[in-house]
Formats: sequence, C-alpha cells, structure tokens
Amino acid sequence: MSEILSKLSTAVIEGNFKDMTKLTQEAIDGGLEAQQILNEGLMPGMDHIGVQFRAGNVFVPEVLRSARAMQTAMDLLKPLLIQSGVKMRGKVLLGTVKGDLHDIGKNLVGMMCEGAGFEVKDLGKDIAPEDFVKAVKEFEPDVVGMSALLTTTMRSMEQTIKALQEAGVRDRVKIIIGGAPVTGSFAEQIGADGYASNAAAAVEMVKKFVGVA
Ligand code: B1M
Repeated sequence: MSEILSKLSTAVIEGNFKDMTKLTQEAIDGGLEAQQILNEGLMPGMDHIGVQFRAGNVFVPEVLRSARAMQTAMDLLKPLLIQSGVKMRGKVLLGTVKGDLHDIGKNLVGMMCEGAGFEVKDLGKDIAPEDFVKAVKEFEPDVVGMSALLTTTMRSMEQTIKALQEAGVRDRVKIIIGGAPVTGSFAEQIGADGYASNAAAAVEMVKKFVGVA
C-alpha cells in the first residue's frame, strides 16, 4: 500500500477528520484514482473500526469520529467517483420510523454504510410508512433500513412493512431493522429480513444482502 493510502487508513481509524481534506487532496494530486483511495485507503480503516466496535474495543464516540473523518474524505471523492462512472456497491434507504425522533444510531448506520461504499439515502426521522413507500419507488434501493428507539414506535416498523407490501414493492428490497428495543424475534415476527444490533452488524448484513460480503 502506498504511504498516503496507509496515512488515510490511519486517519480514519484515529478519527482524525481535521487532516482528512489535506490527505485526500494529496492522494488525488498524487495521481491516485478516487476508487483506489476509497478501496485501499478509507475502507480498510473503516472496516477495522467496524471490527473493533463489534468486539467492544471501541465505542460510539470513536466510531462517530471515524465516520466523520470518512465523510470528510467522501465529500471530496464523491464528485470524482460519480464523474468516473464508478458504481457504488448498492443502495441503502434509511429512516427512523414514524413517531420516533431518535436518529443518532441510524445516522451511525448511514455513515458506516457510506464508508463501506454504499449509496445512502437518509430520509431522516419520524418517517411515515407512505414516505418509505414513495422513496422505495423513487430511489430503488437494494436495502431498506429502519430504526426505532421507543417501544411505542416499534409498531411503525410493522406498519411500514405492511405499507410496502400493499404498494407491491416489498419484494424489491431487503429490510433490516434495528434500535435498542428491537430484537431478532421481533424482526421475524413483522416480516423483516434481518435485525442488526449495532451499526457494524448492519453494514455486514447489507453487504450480505447485496452479495459483496
Ligand atoms: Co430518548 N429515550 N426520548 N431522547 N433517549 C431513550 C431511547 C430511552 C431508553 C431513555 C430512558 O428512558 N432510559 C427512552 C425509551 C424507553 C422505551 O421506549 N423503551 C426514551 C424516551 C422515553 C424518550 C422520550 C419519550 C422522552 C420524553 O420526551 N418524555 C422522547 C421521545 C421523543 C420521540 O422520539 N418522539 C425522547 C427524546 C430524546 C431526545 C430527542 C432528547 C434524544 C434524541 C436525540 C437524537 O437522537 N437526535 C434522546 C436520547 C439521546 C436518548 C438516549 C439517552 C440515547 C439514545 C442514543 O442516541 N443512543 C436513550 C437512552 C439510552 O439509550 N441510553 C433514550 C446512542 C446510539 C448510538 O445508540 O440509537 O441504540 P442507538 O443505536 C445503536 C443500536 O441500537 C443500533 O446501532 C447503534 C449502535 O451501533 N441501531 C441500528 C440503531 N438503529 C439501527 C438501525 C439498523 C441497525 C442497527 O438497521 C437499519
């Protein structure tokens, strides 16, 4: 790995978002392709953080810093990736379900999915079933991810899946749910395709569903 790619990887792991623009620009000016910077510099750093997070060796604040570092680099790389016609790994649609305003965990899932090379459309929080349906039709994601932090809003997940079924688009997507009160058996009960207990597990599941795991 070239020295600059290794520096980028380390900067993501250390959550060093302050140096990210300078390092990324250095890599671009040095003639590296945006895709190579992403695949061989940023992603290995983010993958490392994902593994450490799952193992309980790093915690949410560190992951957020790493995700922010990754995002800073992506702001520079995205236009170049689009220009060069590089295909992202797949599309992920995210939202916190209706009635629920908690979005920190969902944002983490989004940032880590972007870090893993997916195109993410984040609908935000308090998202009604019909808005998920509309976005599935327009954005045509591979995976829909729903987050809920309140026991009272878990039912909105079920209602969203029903709305997707009624609109005839349920089978076009894989559905992942997560959030503190959510469980694997709840996911099964409401007809979701999977449950992820944390953002790193969500990314692994998304990768599996689009066949890049
Ligand atoms: Co609220 N809140 N809150 N809150 N809040 C909780 C969730 C609560 C457990 C606190 C408590 O009572 N101990 C409790 C819920 C009880 C319950 O239903 N079981 C609660 C309550 C009651 C409320 C209000 C009703 C309080 C009130 O007004 N009386 C109110 C509800 C508002 C609403 O949503 N309609 C409310 C409001 C708020 C704030 C707005 C003040 C704020 C949210 C700010 C924001 O998100 N922008 C807030 C906060 C911050 C919390 C706590 C303290 C922290 C949540 C958090 O961000 N955790 C929380 C108590 C706690 O958890 N200690 C609490 C960090 C985050 C990284 O973790 O979101 O779990 P988490 O995400 C994890 C995993 O769950 C998973 O990955 C992440 C980690 O990798 N994950 C996914 C999440 N989404 C995923 C999706 C996936 C896969 C994995 O796939 C798509």
